[in-house]
Amino acid sequence: MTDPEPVPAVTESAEAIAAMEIRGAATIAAEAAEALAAQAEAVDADSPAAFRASMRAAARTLHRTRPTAVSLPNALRYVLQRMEGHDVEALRRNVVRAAETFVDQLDGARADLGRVGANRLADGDTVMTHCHSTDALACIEAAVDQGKSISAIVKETRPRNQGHITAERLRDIDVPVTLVVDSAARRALDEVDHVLVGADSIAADGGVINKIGTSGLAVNARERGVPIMTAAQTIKLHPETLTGHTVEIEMRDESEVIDDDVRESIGDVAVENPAFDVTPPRYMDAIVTEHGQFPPESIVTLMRELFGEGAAVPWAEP
Ligand code: RI2
Repeated sequence: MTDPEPVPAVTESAEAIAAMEIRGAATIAAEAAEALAAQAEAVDADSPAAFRASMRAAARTLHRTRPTAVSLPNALRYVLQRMEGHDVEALRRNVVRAAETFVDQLDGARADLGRVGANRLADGDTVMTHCHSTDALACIEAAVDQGKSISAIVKETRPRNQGHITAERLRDIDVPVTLVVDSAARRALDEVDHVLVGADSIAADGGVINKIGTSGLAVNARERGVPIMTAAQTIKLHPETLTGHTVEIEMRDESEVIDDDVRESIGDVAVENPAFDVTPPRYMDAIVTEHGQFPPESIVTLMRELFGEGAAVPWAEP
């Protein structure tokens, strides 16, 4: 059976997420929840069963967009598990309410984890960042709010140079920024007190899946004796890894790495563009969440508390 067509707002959100016009694990989660609310508000369903089927189909459209960031399926899970009611109007209301609550909780969680991460930073610290993470930035923002003077060494983070976004956001809060190319990171670590990264997914064994280059940075930080933390709200915890599944690493378009003209001038080369890598727990000092900080190896206890023994898939056909 083919899926019912989602309302235009869902298709537009899915396209924007896939094209990375909307990006960052938490931002993607908020967009997905709001898209489900838009589906609930606009869908023309003549029965509760038709309404539920249209919501599941919309969720599947959103789910297909980016495979690695678990915040997206966690957002879908949160909203669809609260899709309750005996008639279409009640279902509609409950979906919209759940999406609103989910987005509010995201904002609250970011602020809470920011304060925890900030406690790890000292006045005068220099922090190295990788890519652009709103959760990681929240830690620096909270440290600045606590009156600490923080400066940053920002890796540009090829291939999409998302470090530029981080640099801009840090300048907005008057944090002095030094931008470096990725290959200068090990040298620059001599000047760094803390490495601070985000996460797209956290596995049950404490492995951190984040933007490509994080694992190399973590190994270098460990070798240099520089502490490294991951700032990740609990929507980044990957419940399927509780039952032995691995996290799929998204492979993106080769044109992000090299443009066609340059490639042609080099000659016949293969190009690979994995968007993420896995940092083993032994190279990460702490995972900072809205529930406090955890040694990576103990994150599984929090995962069990929040998700039980495994992951529900409420967007699947019954
Ligand atoms: P927040 C991003 O992925 C980066 O890898 C970043 O560390 C992570 O999401 C978390 O971002 P992408 O969407 O949720 O840029 O902390 O591929 O904003």
